[in-house]
Amino acid sequence: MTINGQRLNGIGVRYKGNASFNLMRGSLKRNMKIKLDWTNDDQSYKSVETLNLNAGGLDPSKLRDAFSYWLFQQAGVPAPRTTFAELTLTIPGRFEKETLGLFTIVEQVNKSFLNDRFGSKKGLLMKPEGIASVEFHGDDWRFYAPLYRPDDTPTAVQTRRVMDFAHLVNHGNEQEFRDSIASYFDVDGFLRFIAVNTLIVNLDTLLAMPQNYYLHLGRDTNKFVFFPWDLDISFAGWPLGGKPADQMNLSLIHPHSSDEHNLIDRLFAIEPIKMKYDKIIRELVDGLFSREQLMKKFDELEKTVRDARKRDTTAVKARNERGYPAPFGFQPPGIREFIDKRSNSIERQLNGTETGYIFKHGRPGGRLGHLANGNFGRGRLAMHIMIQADINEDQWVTKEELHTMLGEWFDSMDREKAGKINKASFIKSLPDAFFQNSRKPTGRIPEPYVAEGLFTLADSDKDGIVTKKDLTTSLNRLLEKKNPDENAKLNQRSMMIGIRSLIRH
Ligand SMILES: [Ca+2]
Ligand SMILES: [Ca+2]
Repeated sequence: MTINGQRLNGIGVRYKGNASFNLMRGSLKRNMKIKLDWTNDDQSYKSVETLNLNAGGLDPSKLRDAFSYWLFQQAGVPAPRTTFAELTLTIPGRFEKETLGLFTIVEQVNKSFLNDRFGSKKGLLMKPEGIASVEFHGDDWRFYAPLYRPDDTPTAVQTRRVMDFAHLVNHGNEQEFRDSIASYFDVDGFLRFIAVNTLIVNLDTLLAMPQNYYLHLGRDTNKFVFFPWDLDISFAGWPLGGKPADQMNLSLIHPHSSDEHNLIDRLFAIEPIKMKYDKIIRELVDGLFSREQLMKKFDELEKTVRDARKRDTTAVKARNERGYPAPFGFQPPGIREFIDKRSNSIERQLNGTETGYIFKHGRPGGRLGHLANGNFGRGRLAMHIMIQADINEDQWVTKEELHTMLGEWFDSMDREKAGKINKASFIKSLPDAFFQNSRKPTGRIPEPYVAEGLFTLADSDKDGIVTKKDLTTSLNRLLEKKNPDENAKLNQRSMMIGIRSLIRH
């Protein structure tokens, strides 16, 4: 690879992204991650080791990432730096300096980033998925790891801190919440993070999806900081967020999708904090986010990329690629249109003539809802089985591991040591099996259809009674269907699919 004339050898390249990657199938230009230090630990470009190259496949303007990250930074929220790159690709015999097009390079969130923004690379960095409001999942870290997704193995003190924060936000009483919330995180910083997401209508974050943000526990401060990631469908560009006209009218005081977002709702219920949020919105709208300033910055950005974007479009056409894939027929607003309509909506909301749009998911939590708190469906059952059964942590559950776990579940549920459980007590005591010796989350754990489904599987002779052997062998079909062989085993995917086929909703 050559960057501005500097030749770099032995680099690592991979594609990245989920929806943005899949939707761009058939295109030569896709999101990539490049590691300059792949084979040579000391190799870097101006001390940057990793480059995130965002293709902007879901963003016809190609400026959503750069503009949004810049706005977060200006508003005082830690955010990656960006720059632009025009890439050509040479594969001997296939492509000779083929124009891939315009990319946004986004700074990697790594130790250098943490050191630069927080003055220390120590601490616990997490990139949650399926976590909107610091959901509490009991006192067992194993149930947090797949959802909070730490980038390193946390210490016991760090995991305790996360679980206590989650407990306070979701289960602390009013007094506890008021008294100690500020000791867990920088309230002002969080309000700014929410305010900017709201002003730029970025719903593909903890406001709705919930994913694409970082949660960092500083070592010295012992406080949590939220900061953004992946902003290519901000500016009302999320295809699942409703009509662009509605998204551009997003409510300033209820920007989150769920009926309840404990963290935001409980903060806003505290009068001085709500006033602070209103003040931050006012200040931003009068300054950085004024129509004039936004237009001025956007003009500047657009001038920088205009010619490269033209070459990009021309190259896409020449290769007969489809360009913006228009998922579900969605067309994101242009940024100038956004600035105009969003400013109007904000003005009307601030003078009380408009209440604003509240996005609602078709089902609680949306696509990641099966992971969310208070919605313990088949997905969560599969996740619990995977986590609790996989004793040797090889990401596979064998028949022996499955039987051992189900046996232990029975023992923890059969408090009286009667050797059998009827349906009512099975449903009542199932949470004890998931959360042994720990504080349980509230909500329906699991949802009734899941507990009933599992009981029905175990009670194969339909006499309303389940023994230890019944429960132990209740999920055998998961393995038998796949392979009659004793060595059959399940991974996360086959577990999920199998549980879905055995327990019907
Ligand atoms: Ca295993
Ligand atoms: Ca039975």
